[in-house]
Amino acid sequence: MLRRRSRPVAVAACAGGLLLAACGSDPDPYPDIEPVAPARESGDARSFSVEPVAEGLNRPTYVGAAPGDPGALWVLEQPGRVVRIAPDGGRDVALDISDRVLTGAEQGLLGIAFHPDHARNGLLYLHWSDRAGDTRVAEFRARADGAIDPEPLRELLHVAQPEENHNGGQLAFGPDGRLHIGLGDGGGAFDPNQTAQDLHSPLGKILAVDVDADGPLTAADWDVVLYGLRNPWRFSFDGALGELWIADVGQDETEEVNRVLPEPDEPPKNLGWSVFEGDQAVEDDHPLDETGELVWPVAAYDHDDGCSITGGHVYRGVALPELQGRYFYGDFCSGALWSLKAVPGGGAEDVRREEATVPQLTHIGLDSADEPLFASATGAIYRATPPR
Ligand SMILES: [Ca+2]
Repeated sequence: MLRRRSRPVAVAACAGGLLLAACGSDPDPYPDIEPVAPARESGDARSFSVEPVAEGLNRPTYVGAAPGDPGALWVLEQPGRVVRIAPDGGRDVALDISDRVLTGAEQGLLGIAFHPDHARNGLLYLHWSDRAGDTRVAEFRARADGAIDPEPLRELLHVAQPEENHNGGQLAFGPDGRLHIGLGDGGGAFDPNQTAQDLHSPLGKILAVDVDADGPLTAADWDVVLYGLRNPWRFSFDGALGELWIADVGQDETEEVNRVLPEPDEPPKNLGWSVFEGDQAVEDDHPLDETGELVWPVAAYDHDDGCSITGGHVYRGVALPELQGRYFYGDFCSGALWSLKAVPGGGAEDVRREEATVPQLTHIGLDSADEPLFASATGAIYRATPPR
């Protein structure tokens, strides 16, 4: 893989004035843009501990709860199974679509979302890589016996994927009732197809669709909510404030946390990639689409502390008072976990490294009481407990 370094924006490199002549030959392509530095780790914390609740799963990529099924955990296995773990620990395979799924480092069964009325209508949505490596999203229905009918009711999205990596993954319903998906830039390094700043491409975006509209849907039916994303593997909505928290996986330098208040009447906002990685300009000089407001990450870490961010949630549970109102997240490669304070009105501060770690962290979910769950590609599921 081609590895190139990003560099600071020219205006920053030229600070001090003595190098003005040299800088003049390398002009800043966006002199009016002043990056906002993200918050960085500033201390340690012990807001919670973790303990395993299940083991022996096959590369879980998701753990969470289904509406109307309190106490049960729903798990995705990357090769293509949906597993329900009952409150007593008993396991059932609710669905197995392994024969339709291509599994790789970033390919497989990647996301699930339950319809807001799932308890009444049984509807749920799955996101997977098909046998050609392309993105598929379809609607399924759970039967009365708990199994999921293997034949989807309809397809909602099919997107060709040029490379194996950067397929995004997350599915989630927003406070507006629409189903959201995060799609990466199509893969390769440094967005070679320049999709993320292309508002006509579904890649490098967070998209949303009204699933209550009838009939099969295509990519053209999905609205662009955010663009300028590299690989938004995991994002979540803070139900209390309606904000969207997006963890965008970085290239060689910066793993970033983004905080956005959706404004449906405004153009989609721009998270910067592949013109910026974090708050640093990328040297490739890809054009910036200036349709939407440019949003800078609120927090970041570099590759001394990890290599692939796994987004979490703003904590709104009750069992972990020290985590109340804080956004918590982690890194797949290092297993590190952090929490930060969401500054009222925007931004982040007080980024603290939690003592707890989860190896090969693929997903952070919530149980039916909004308490944290963690999925590890080792095959284990962990839950958060009060700090020991
Ligand atoms: Ca960004």
